[in-house]
Amino acid sequence: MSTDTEVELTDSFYMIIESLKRNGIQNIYGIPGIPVTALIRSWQADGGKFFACRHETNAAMAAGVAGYLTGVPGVCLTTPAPGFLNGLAGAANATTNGWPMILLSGAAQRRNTDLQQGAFEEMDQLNAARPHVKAAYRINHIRDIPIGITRAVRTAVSGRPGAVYVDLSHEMLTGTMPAEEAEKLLFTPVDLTPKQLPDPASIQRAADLLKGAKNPLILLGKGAAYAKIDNEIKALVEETGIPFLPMSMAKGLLPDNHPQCAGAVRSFVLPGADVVLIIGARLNWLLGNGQGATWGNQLKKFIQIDILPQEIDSNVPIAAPIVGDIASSVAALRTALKGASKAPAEWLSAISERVAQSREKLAPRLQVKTAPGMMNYQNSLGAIRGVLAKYPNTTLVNEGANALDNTRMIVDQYQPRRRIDSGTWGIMGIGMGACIGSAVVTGDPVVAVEGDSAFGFSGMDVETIVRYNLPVTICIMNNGGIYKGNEANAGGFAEPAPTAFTPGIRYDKMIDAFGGVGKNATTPEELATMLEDSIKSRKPTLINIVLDPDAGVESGRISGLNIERKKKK
Ligand code: FYN
Ligand code: ADP
Ligand code: MG
Repeated sequence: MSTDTEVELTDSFYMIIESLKRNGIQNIYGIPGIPVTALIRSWQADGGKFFACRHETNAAMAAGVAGYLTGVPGVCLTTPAPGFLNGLAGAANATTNGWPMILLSGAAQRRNTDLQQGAFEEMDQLNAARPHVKAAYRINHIRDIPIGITRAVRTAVSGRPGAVYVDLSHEMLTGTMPAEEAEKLLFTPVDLTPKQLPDPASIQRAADLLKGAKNPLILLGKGAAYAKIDNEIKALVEETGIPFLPMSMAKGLLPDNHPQCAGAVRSFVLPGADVVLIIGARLNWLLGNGQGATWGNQLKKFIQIDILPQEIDSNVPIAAPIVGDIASSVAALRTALKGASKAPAEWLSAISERVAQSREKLAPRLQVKTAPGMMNYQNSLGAIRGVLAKYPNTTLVNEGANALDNTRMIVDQYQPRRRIDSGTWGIMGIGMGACIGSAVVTGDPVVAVEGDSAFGFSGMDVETIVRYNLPVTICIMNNGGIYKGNEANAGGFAEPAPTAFTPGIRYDKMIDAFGGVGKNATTPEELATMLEDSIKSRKPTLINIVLDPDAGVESGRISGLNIERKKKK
């Protein structure tokens, strides 16, 4: 209690909590431990939501996905050294994908750390983080907290979004200051994501190019989904009559069954297009780096809308760059294209015809009968596809090799930002974190379609899903291994092949142990019923989908990236 002579003090916890709140942060994902446990308790006591995970990478993945879905940075809070390093994997993934996220970590005493004297969990975290994030900051003094936190938020959301690391130094965390002065330092930032208007000349150049195109194509990436201008993108597509191809996470920005969607004829439209308008996608490995067979071995006339100037010409020359935010750029382009004639009808009808053929070819494969316990990717996903079509507001989380590729191809998306997957890196380990992040921020059902191997990277956080009673259904495509489950040791030895797991694993018993609902599906009919029941019940559920161990192909659809042995001994 203060007397007339004593000055009332406040502490760094108060300043951190207040600063986060004033920057719009409502949720933190992480794991308590020295020195941040009391900070987390204080955050909760103040009404903040904390999602305590079982592994920091999953907490950081949850934060990254939350950032992507909301545009407000997802926040992950970790303990020092290994806890921080686990979180850094998720921060690096957020940076790579262009998702706003903040990794906060407690740190050991700087005095000892800088002299390498062996403090508890000593590590030079600031420098370890730096190459993997947009920026790494350290807050050394309680007075710097409001500016430090806002700086992190602004950096995470501005330009191309990404992760920011904030080192919560021991010295700062133990700080106090006069309460009255502290109040004067706290502030709410103004206009966190200002418009970045494109140059009108760049818009005109792009419009002229599009008007002269014979076979134009719009390529939509997850940057376009992130921009949240769904109606404007739809209007651009429909006003111009140009077919569109979504990147995997842009599926659903416009429904996959839209008459202009060319998703089912990717290898026809990429080589066939002459002018390609890229909105929020990068010409990286997922697009053959803009060249080669993917594009019919021709350099296309690319129009690229991106907020990051140096993305332009990163792989191949861009004929008409538009540097600006997608909202402003699409609006300007629509204005410039007013009154222009629609894309040539022959191009669109050639596409529609082929789309119909592709879909007709796929349909019977989704209905094939197999013996119980011997499902394949097509018929199991056929069942999942049918159920998800009835619940279009479900977020689909998807990772694996065959589980990823087949789901992307078979399961249609109908709403924007309802697909979260292995992303730009093509990684395993996003699964349970992505389920937690998307369930928390959307409040809608989440269905994860997971390869059995992919699931292993985040599996323990099923317990977190149960503990917070999140409406998540985890479908394990269980073929007993990586790519396939029936590989033998190449040397003929007794040890299992590197790709093979214990045969007949019952992943459903894992969630039983945690108090959730476990199911074992041996036929597509069983699977469909179990999945629909689970979505309707909103109860944390895991469905073990028993596939033929021979189902699957090595490396899925990207086997060309694998390296075969050049010379046998
Ligand atoms: C797509 N297709 C369809 C449909 N949708 N056919 C019928 N009906 C529907 N609805 C067709 C599409 O035209 C393609 O055939 C094929 O199905 C696959 O479609 P997709 O997925 O769009 O195309 P593709 O070639 O696989 O895409 C390339 C890619 C993608 C690199 C963008 O593979 C990708 O995102 N890969 C990520 C892989 C990854 O991250 N793996 C994790 C590591 S695995 P064609 O037109 O005949 O080509 C570690 O081993
Ligand atoms: P995909 O994997 O779907 O191809 P990428 O993540 O590779 O998508 O690309 C997204 C691109 O979108 C990035 O180059 C990023 O800079 C850009 N981007 C993200 N948000 C915006 C925005 N609001 N305005 C303009 N460009 C954006
Ligand atoms: Mg498998």
